Amino acid sequence: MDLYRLASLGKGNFTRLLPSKTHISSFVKSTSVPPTFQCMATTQISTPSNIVRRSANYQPPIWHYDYIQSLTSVYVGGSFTGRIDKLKGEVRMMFNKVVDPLERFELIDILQRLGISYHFDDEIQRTLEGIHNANHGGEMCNKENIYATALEFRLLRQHGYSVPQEIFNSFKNEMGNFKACLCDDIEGMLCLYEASFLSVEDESIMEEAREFATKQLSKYVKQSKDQNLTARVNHALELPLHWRMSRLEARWFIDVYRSGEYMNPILLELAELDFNMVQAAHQEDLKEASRWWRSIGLGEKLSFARDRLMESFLWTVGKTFQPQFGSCRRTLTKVNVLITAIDDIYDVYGTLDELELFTDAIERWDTNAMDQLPYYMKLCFLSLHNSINEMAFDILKEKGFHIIQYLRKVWVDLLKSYLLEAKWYYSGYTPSLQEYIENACISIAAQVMLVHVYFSITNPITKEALDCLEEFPNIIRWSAVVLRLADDLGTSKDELERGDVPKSIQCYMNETGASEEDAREHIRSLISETWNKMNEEARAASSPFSRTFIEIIMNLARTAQCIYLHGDGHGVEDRETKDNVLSLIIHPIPLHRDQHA
Ligand code: LA6
Ligand code: MN
Ligand code: MN
Ligand code: MN
Ligand code: MN
Repeated sequence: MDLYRLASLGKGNFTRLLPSKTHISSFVKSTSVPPTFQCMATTQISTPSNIVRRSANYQPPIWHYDYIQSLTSVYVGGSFTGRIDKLKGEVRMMFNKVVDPLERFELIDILQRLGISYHFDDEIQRTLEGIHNANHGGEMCNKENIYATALEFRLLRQHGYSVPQEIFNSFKNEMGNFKACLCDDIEGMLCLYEASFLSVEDESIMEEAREFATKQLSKYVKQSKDQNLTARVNHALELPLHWRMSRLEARWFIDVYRSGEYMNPILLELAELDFNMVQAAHQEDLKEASRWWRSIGLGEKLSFARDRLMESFLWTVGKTFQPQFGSCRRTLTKVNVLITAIDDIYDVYGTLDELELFTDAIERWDTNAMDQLPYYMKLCFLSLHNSINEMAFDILKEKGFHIIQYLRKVWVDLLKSYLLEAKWYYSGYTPSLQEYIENACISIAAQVMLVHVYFSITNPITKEALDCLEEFPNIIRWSAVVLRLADDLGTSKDELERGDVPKSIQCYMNETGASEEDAREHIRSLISETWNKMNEEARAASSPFSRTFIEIIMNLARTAQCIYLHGDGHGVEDRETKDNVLSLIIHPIPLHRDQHA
């Protein structure tokens, strides 16, 4: 369908090319004509009385403004930072004291899982580099032990060192299968399982390792011998470490670690205290974003749209939690909450005529274009226009760089991809999976979010990185694809019910005749393949992007996999997302000290 390809590239005038209704029916797969189809034919825009609009029945937010503003934490101030510094000093001494390579890896792994490794970036880097150099890049410290080998492999790859998959060959028998005697080592299997997610494309040993370990672990949880280990195995089988949102993982692991056999009180205290102090910083970010959201008032004015300030903030914590990135979280919350509301305009509320006008107005970036818009779109136009200009102003002021053209470009690309989906919807068109993904990796807004992140965290901004960013680089594309597919797995059921374009699952079903369950399985396997590609890009030596930015790009995919794990965790607030909000943002970890006081 050249017509659609043209439009998806944003180069053609789709409206002119839109075939007549009869012509459409020759390639339409779904023949049901939505009630609002009639609006397409009318050129008048101010005829609200005869417009039938869809409704998504989104619930009003459960997190009210006054509640958010009332959040306070005791975990601020000098006495806590003093204690943290002291504990950090003790951990640094551990790095000096521990000489056994396996124990060093375990220390690094625990620091990462507890969410405090960011305090020890230098120590970790030095340790891994030392070990990697001593091993001449290929050898492992402990070739006999699958647990030690897998842990070393995972940590080295995670930190950008190249380690060949062939190191796992020594655990295979003459037939080329993993040795049966490994099965009893459940810690080893768990470690192998987690390591296998650091794979890149075409690594068959890694695939076998994942399959083998998954099988053993699934068997183990049915016997359920050791409570702590069973909990850890179930958690891993649900979602591997490499795909998890790090703050949620830290909150979960702190509890597991506390009750575990090898708990070190220094690490535990540091982790708990640091978590609570980071949370206090997050609360301030959230409060500021919430004041901004209330002042522009879109939440109330666009009563048909999701008003999801809290969830929009939660995504930003998933992308970057460290205290020094507060201004990035504040900016990104604004971006997310605007994306969410505007997505509903395109998917649910707006008529096709209105959507064309809005897209055009944003493309012109000109307040003169507002006159033609209906009132709700005027509000939306001006709040987006002003917010983006204001963000650009801050960058101009602080970094001396004029970025409005870059921001406009990503927003226009987003709205054009929304518009194309709306056209598909009104014409009843079902694209192939490939054609769908080409557009849907734009309409998931990853590029918009990440371009905002780039400007927010980068100083100095470089021409090289900007050129790369403009071309929708692969690493962002793969993150966008994971985000899109995870979103489709979690949201497409409701979307289809209220009237929306076929999403990846339905496109695949339509294309291949697969059942819904098989299609979902296929989408899950695509997520896995896309991670292989992302891993490959992340370890590429020559990227104009900082390590921090690359991590955030991958964190976006991770956050999506956590938010959509049990359904629409972004639109529906009162289930798992609520628990996540409570444990990450609202409730501090109860400390023993508090109980004694
Ligand atoms: C999800 O909603 C949504 F609003 C996104 C744009 C996902 C990215 C997350 C943000 C902004 P929906 P659609 C924090 O499932 O219509 O409606 O693209 O997105 O499937
Ligand atoms: Mn609302
Ligand atoms: Mn939507
Ligand atoms: Mn949409
Ligand atoms: Mn969706």
